[in-house]
Amino acid sequence: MAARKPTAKPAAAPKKAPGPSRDAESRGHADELHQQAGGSHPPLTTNQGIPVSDNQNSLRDTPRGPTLLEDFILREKITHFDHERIPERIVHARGSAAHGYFELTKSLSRYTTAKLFTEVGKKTPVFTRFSTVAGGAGSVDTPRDVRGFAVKFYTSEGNFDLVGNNIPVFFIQDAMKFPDLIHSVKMEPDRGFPQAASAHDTFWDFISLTPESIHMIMWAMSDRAIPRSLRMIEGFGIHSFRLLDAEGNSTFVKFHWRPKLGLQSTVWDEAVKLAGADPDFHRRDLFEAIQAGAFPEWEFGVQLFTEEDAAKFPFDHLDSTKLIPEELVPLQIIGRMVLDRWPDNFFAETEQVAYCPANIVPGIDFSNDPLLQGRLFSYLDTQLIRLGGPNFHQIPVNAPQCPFANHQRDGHMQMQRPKGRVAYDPSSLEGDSPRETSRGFRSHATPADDGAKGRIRAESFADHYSQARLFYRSQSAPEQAHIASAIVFELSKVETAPIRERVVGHLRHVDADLAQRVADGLGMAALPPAAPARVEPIDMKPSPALQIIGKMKPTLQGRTVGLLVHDGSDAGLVKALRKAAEADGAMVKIVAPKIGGAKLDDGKQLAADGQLAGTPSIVFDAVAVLLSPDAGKQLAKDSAAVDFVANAWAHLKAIAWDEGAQPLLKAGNVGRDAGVVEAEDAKAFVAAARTRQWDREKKLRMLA
Ligand code: HDE
Repeated sequence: MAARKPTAKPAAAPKKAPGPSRDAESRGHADELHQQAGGSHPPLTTNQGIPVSDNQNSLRDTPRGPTLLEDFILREKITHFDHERIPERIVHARGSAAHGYFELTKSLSRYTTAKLFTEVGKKTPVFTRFSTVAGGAGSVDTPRDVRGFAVKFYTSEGNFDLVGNNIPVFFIQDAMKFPDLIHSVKMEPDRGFPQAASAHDTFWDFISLTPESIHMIMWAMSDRAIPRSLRMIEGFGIHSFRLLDAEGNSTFVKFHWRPKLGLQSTVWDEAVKLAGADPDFHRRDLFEAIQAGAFPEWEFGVQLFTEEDAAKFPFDHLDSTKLIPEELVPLQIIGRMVLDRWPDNFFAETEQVAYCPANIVPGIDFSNDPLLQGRLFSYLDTQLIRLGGPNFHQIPVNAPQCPFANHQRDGHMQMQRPKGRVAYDPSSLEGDSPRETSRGFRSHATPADDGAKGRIRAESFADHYSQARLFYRSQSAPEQAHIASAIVFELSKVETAPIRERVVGHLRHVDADLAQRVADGLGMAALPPAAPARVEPIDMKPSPALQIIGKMKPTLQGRTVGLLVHDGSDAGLVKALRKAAEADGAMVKIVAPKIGGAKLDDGKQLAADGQLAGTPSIVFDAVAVLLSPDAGKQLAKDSAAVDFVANAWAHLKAIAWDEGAQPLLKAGNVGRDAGVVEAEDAKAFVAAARTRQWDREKKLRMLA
């Protein structure tokens, strides 16, 4: 920067007169640009409030000469830009979030003093962030992965953070193992890949040597890990928590979220292709639904049980690799959550939000689950580095929405201006300094267990396979096939044969048929030996509540239908199908070879929402192909159009067709079944589009 005066003057750059004329020239240029953009705008200033006259050009010595160090406007702008990134979350880096509210519909006042759970009808503001776990902040939305489901309740008694996942169990029993688990699933440290994927040696090496993870593996290999939409996932607090009444009596509680739209997943091939077709598929889906006023909603449920109930369970509820079947302790719905507002700013809110399982309000308390106990430390610690100091609770998205005051002072990025002399307690100098209150948080007086201090895993945590078996055997036939195929897919990416064998050795304890299917899928000559098991697994009563297909709602609510049209398409059919799909709750989008749309047979131009090559059928739940005979013949030779129908067929979606579409369907090898319907019959199309055609799968895919 700013070397004084170039010696050689370029011939083509005549020197202008110094003074205001130069500024006036660039001002004129800026005015031209701004006139095109329109609007009335406040003055642009620096961070010090100094008005800026030229935001297009840095300060130069001569028109083609060096830039001057003096240009404080340029320096401030670039310096701020250089510091725009903060460390991304080590896990759950990729996330999407929205504001909304929680409304209590049934009081838990018998069990807790927490106002959040006792004031029926009251709406508590929430900020909810969904995330994938393994990938970085810029990774795609649809890998096979667990989804984070974190809710910050801004209650009148302080913030309560329910930092959960979309799966009710976890991989490990002890926080001590978390860094190992995460290091194993993240990209391998020497090569820097794979990104956002568990299908590699280090992850399965760790799993094969960690039998407690096998139950969670069943879930992670199920279709729960490839959701269709964030609006269609369940959420779980996982650990047991305690509810405390006014006398301090405790009841254990597990927290559940249930999507109003029902559970729904993609099929694996679709999830893989979605990663390319739309890396932001889930974020966009959530954004579009909220912008359209179709607010995502969840029921909030609790499972309540006592210490005595827990003593009778054939597992230890303090072990995070175990769930409590709903058939054993029924779920009571006590409220609902609606997400109705997209954040104003992604960084300020979605990126800077800091959840912490230790954020808890009076009337709720922790259990001794060793995973939860470790989490109580980790989150505040990680926020200190991620958000740069101890005052991140003052960032608006993190700040309580009730009054809060204490004697903590100073530190990086202190935004408050506490008044007065008193920053300690007890004190007598000021009558209004904050003091402890009888309404304050109290811990449950949990009696200590018998036994000695030590690095000990309780014997009640030793059964690693019974619930993995329970989960697998509770699934429908297509879901079992998907689990087996997912394990085969993942292990096929594992280069080290003994790792593959060790995993199958665990599966032998889960289900003999599953182990055989996976061994066959991997081309193993014989079943490897069963893994050593400390405890013989037991057969638990199957729990249909663990299925996805069983909990899927046949509905078009929240789903999207794509209509592929071209010049000459039947305008009447387009109109009728759109009307029928929208009446059933779907969002309808028009796809055409050109974004300008198509001229239909009524002579009118219909604008397209997506261009065919960039809007594959993968992004829709069902499609209709409505073409004139000429267009049908033309598109049968176009690979994007052929893929459009072939993928809709392969992903078990309903397809409506008319006569003109026949050549295209033929080129895409689309077969015939109950989901492939004539477009004339809008009712039949809507009925087929409400679900996936599971029977079709056997015809077109080799599953394990
Ligand atoms: Fe987390 N987890 N976790 N986790 N977790 C984080 O905190 C951690 C665990 C979960 O949208 C981190 O702010 C440990 C279980 C969600 O911002 C970190 C252990 C469950 C989110 C952390 C666990 C979760 C996180 C990283 C084992 C489901 C994202 C960034 C003891 C009940 C929240 C951050 C958001 C984030 C630690 C296990 C859910 C490092 C040590 C079990 C949804 O603090």
